[in-house]
Amino acid sequence: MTLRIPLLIAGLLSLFILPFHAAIAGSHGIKVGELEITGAWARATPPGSKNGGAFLTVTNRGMAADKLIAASTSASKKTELHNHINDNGVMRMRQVPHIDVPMHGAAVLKPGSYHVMMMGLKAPLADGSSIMVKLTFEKAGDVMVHMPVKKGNAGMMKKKMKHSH
Ligand SMILES: [Cu+2]
Repeated sequence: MTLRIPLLIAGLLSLFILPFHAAIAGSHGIKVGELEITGAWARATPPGSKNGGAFLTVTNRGMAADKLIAASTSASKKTELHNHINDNGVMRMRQVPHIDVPMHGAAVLKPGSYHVMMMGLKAPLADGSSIMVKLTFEKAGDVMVHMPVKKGNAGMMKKKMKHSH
């Protein structure tokens, strides 16, 4: 009896914990159809900043290409998919209609490249907090992604930008 009760409790706990982990992921992967989302995070913003960026990797284990076609979050008024382009040595952001997720490949959203752009933040993104972002894929559909807010490597970005001039 003394052994069975802790085992029963552990079993019951795992019933609650496992689905939670499957549905919400930070550093763990979150699966939607044949896609897996890993390494999601949003960059902390200074007070007064109205815009913020979020980053993640989408790995496609399926036999067909997919596309990230939209992102949305209650943290901002508007959310767009963006890319950085090198316009004669000046890094500029521009909106893109979608981000390709090739079959047996991955889409990498990272600083200085593709990103989720949150415009009109309702509050600054504080280091150590987190936001929920809904991603919409053309084939795999919708998925909610938990994104921890981190400071990121702003220093490295600055260095990179300087070198490109
Ligand atoms: Cu942007």
